[in-house]
Amino acid sequence: TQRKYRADYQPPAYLIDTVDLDFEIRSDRTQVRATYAVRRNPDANDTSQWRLDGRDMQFLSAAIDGRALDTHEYALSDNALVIHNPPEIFTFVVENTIGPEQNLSLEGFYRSGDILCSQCESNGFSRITYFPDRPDVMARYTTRISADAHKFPVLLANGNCVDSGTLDNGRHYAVFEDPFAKPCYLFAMVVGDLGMIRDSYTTASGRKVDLRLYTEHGNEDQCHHAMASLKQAMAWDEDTYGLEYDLDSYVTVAVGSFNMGAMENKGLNVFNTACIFARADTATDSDFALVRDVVAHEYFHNYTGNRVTCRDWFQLSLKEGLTVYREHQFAIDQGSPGVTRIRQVRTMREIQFPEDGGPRAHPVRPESYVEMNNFYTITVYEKGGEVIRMIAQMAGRDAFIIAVRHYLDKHDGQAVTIEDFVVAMEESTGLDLAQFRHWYAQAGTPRVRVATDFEDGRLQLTLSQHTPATPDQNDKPLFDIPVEIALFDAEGAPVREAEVLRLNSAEQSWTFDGFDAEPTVSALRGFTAPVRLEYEQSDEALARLMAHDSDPVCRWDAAQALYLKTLVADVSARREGNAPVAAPELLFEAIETLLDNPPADRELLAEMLTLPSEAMLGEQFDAVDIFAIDAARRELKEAIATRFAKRFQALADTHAASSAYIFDVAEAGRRRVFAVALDYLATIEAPGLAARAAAVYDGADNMTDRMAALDALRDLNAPERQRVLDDFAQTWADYPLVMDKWLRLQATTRRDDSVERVRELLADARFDFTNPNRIRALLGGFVRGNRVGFHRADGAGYALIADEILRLDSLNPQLAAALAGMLTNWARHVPAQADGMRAALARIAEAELSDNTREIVAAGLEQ
Ligand code: DPP
Ligand code: ZN
Repeated sequence: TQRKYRADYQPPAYLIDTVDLDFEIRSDRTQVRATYAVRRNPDANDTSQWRLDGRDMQFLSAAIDGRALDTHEYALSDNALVIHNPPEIFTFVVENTIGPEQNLSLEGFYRSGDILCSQCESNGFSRITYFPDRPDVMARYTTRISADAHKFPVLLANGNCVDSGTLDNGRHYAVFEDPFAKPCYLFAMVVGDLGMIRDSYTTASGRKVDLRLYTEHGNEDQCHHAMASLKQAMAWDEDTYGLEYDLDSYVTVAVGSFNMGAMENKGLNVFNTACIFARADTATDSDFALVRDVVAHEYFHNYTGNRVTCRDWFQLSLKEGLTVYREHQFAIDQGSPGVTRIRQVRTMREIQFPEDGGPRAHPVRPESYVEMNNFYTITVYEKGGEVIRMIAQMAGRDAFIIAVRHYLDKHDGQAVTIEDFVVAMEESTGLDLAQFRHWYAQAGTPRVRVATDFEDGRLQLTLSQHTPATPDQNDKPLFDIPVEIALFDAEGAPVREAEVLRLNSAEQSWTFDGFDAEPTVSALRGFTAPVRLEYEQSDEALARLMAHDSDPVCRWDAAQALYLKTLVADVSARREGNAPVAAPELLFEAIETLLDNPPADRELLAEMLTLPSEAMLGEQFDAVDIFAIDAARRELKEAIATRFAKRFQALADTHAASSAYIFDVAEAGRRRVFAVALDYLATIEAPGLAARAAAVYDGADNMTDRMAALDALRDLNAPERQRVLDDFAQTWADYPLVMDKWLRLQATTRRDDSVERVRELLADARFDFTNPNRIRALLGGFVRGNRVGFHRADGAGYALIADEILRLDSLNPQLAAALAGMLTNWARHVPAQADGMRAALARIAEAELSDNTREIVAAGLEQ
């Protein structure tokens, strides 16, 4: 298919005011009859044709103003229905059938278990009926659904139910009206035999909103945390942005087969069960946080996304970047503020930076795409969120919130562009964002170099910037970069308040004076900009920041930098065939200081004790050597565990569970520290560790501690390992999401035969190849969580992934493409690994592929 370019945007030829949909769901096919009130768009350039998209459906008939069209009045192809010379204003009726039962793509109208549900973003509506499948065609929808009453007792669509009743032959129907005009990607319908939990929320102005959460029967008791989170999010958006919910009901449906995390359809969210289910004994603290944040994210879309939407898909970050930012702020307000931010920073550095430095690098607002579903990326989402965060910082929180309100008022009910958003920000805040706009248009991670000079009590701080070339963008302009700094003295006391420096030329200097001794610089506090900082600080300065920095992000980062220095030196030595480099004594002293004076926030302590990930370590090298990285990281971990074995025993003792599970900051922090301590002890197979972990597994009242025990046992040869794994599989056999943890755990086990074990599990009855959560757990877990297995020297890991991508592609191209993306960064690896990954990509390229996978594989091979 064709590549689409942002620059080619044309307004729609015809606008649609109302959409009337009638779905007759039958066991073989679903009959669709769609009626549109259409009028010519005064702003259109060419109105001689009207294009309606439509794929994978059976066309039956089309009529204008009650007159059936002759075949010469339209052209029908595999993906469109084109009407020749339509009148200026008319009523259009199109009839078609679809087969949700056979639709395995998880797009359009499809089956998940016994539920039939829809997923339209980005272009799934054109798998339901013929329609201009673009977000700038907004209409008011009425939806009538009729189905077998026994098989599908619950019928749902967007908006208010205005009519319902029984029909002949055991059938029934319901009619829904959505009062808000919306783009078709926000259309939703669900039918099924569903259980439900119900609650209500009274808005600030006193309107009572009916809250319902549906799921397959038997899962209701896993939904209460999601419901509580929804109410938290509703209150937060009122308190923070003054935004109140705008319909009488807010309905959520959790389905087991879903490609994304969730979908913000107006008034009728459809969620992956993985982002709804959370019960103490089935979900970890991370799962609880994920559910809370995704529920909030989708809720926040009601304004930033639904009330004001995107003109075209190149503008995706208009709604996603802003909503991710809102979600991030919400999460910071609910959890540990420091560690929540640290996790956001880690995601940027470990996942977004590699994307931005690889063959698939693209701007937050991409210039072109083949398959839009490939652009729901970490760059559009998370970097887009960081770009918004920079605007909020520059404006100040209150002014930013006023500006968002201005944007929402100005464009309410419209489909707009990122440029419209930036203009609204400028109008309201008075900021000049001319240079700042490069953040939207340019790919790549800017590098900011920090240099200092101290003389006569005066510190000169010089910041310079440089951004490496990315595909199709060779000469990078200068970015407008906010860099927050603070200064500390030798005892770690602040000697200069935090301040935001704005780096907007190639190099700039600032002087600070009045010091007796050279102060320590804390830079990029809170990660004020999505840049890579290049700053060679001494071990002593890092140890000082690690002990005293008042910004948790910088405090953690100083610890990370200290670990990284040792690890990078060691990896380099191994690469050159030299003797391994041992950690300096200062590193152990810094850890000891940390253990002696831990931060009050337990989660922060846990994060600071955690070594930089393999991904983070890989980012330090031009040519990544998985095995050298793995060896260096393991040995440092062993050295730390050996040195502090007693301290970790004590930490595990003092942080063991002592009361019933509750999900809050203090308890989650305690559990994190417990898990980290156990992990260190497992690294050196400390005496009694296996028995202790098994006892924790047996006695825990919650999944977080149970997983800590399983993780500790994961790589051991102790008999306890198999015993608890088997017990786990038996206990949770009827809980597919919990079994995902079991799959993932085995996929990430460091054993020589992990590839073979993954192959075995692929054939296991407990695995289901048609379910994305299972695939993400087993194959995603393997690639991301078992680098040593994936990069195994004989290429068996690459072969495994290539085989499965080829098998998956005809079924679920979106997911196949996402897996293929994991092979595309081959050029960043040392030759042996790079060759293997590239060969796997080349083998995939030989097959007949979906557009999704083809686009990714081509980008991967082109470099
Ligand atoms: N459902 C996805 C999200 O909320 C796409 N809109 O980000
Ligand atoms: Zn979103």
